Amino acid sequence: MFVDEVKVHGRAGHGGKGCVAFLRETFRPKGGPSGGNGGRGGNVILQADHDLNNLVAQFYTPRLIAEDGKPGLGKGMDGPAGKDLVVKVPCGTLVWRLPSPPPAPEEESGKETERTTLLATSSRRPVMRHAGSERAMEINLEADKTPAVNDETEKDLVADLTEHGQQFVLCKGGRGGLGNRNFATARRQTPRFAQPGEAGSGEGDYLLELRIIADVGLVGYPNAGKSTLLTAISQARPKVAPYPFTTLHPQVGIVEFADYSRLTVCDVPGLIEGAHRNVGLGHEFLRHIERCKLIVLLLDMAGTDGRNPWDDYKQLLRELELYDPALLERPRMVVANKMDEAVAEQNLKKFKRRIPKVPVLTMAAAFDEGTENFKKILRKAVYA
Ligand SMILES: Nc1nc2c(ncn2[C@@H]2O[C@H](COP(=O)(O)OP(=O)(O)OP(=O)(O)O)[C@@H](O)[C@H]2O)c(=O)[nH]1
Ligand SMILES: [Mg+2]
Repeated sequence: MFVDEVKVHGRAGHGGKGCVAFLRETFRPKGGPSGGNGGRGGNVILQADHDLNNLVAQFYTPRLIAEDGKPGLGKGMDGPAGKDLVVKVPCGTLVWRLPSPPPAPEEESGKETERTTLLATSSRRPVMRHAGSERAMEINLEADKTPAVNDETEKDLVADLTEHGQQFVLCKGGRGGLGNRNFATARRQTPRFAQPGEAGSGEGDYLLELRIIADVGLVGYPNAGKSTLLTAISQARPKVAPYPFTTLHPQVGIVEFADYSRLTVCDVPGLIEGAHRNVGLGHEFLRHIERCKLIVLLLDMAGTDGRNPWDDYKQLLRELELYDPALLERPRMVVANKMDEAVAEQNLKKFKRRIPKVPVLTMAAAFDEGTENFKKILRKAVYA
């Protein structure tokens, strides 16, 4: 399963409470206050890890709760701190803080219960219960008007974990309370109190969103040959098949060169007309090419399934623009695939006549024709 967006709940550990104790030892019957401090609560820490490629672990364990600090002990012993919870996420994870849901109308319903109970005790007429249920209905209707938690405008970006090993403290553990030995003074030699531990900070709902970080993004209609191309230039082995939407989630391949330099290429599912209206697989997966330095528009120049390469090209640009107009500003390359097919040459001529100024790279990915040249051009474009 591939998960690139997941809502989690984070809560740091509570600090342990301070201890109230007095030392009693042989020959020291009044050894003075000796309560130790409570331990610090554990933090919830997110850590980027390049061995992960999606957020499936957080999908199954969305409650990220760190350990509480232990209370202080007698003889001046401090309680141990709660263990930090280190959660590994893939590189390219954005962390959004979601608004906390508005508190349930407890006061209202509390008052109502009180009133109903009072009424019920004074006279046990069924009409009272009826009045209560009507009121409850009113409250429910109000609760429905509350804004959706996932509302785009309300979420707040708090971190972007891009580098392997980068950490972000999502929720900070609470401080442990001080034990009573900290409160002894010359005039108050037997303090019989200690501090309670503090609650951790940052508790709440968060949205983790993965936006893959790759150098090159492959965009095209289904069946254009994106996965075939990725297979030809890298060690990645995405599924290749002659039916649309073979690729259902993004795949990253690493292209290696003779001098050991490398670049990453991301193959995303096919994009079709109306993707912005959620046609096909929608266009949400375009978030994974948002961070690419170069966008490769891969066209099926053979026009398989009665398609027209020029229409495909225009439609792809339109869908990119509808997703995010900034994507059109990104350097891009037009690649004509399936040039081994008979009609491809003719289609290419027509296509070039329409956009004479845009260079079009030709290839037949399935037969490894033109793929070496493509790799060289990629490298030049990315490292330029
Ligand atoms: N003749 C010919 N067929 C090709 C070429 N490249 C890919 N194909 C075929 O086109 C079909 C689709 O290829 P894929 O690589 O799965 O296409 P895709 O763009 O990844 O498709 P989706 O994952 O569905 O978006 C397969 O049957 C490939 O064998 C090519 O250069 N020439
Ligand atoms: Mg594919």
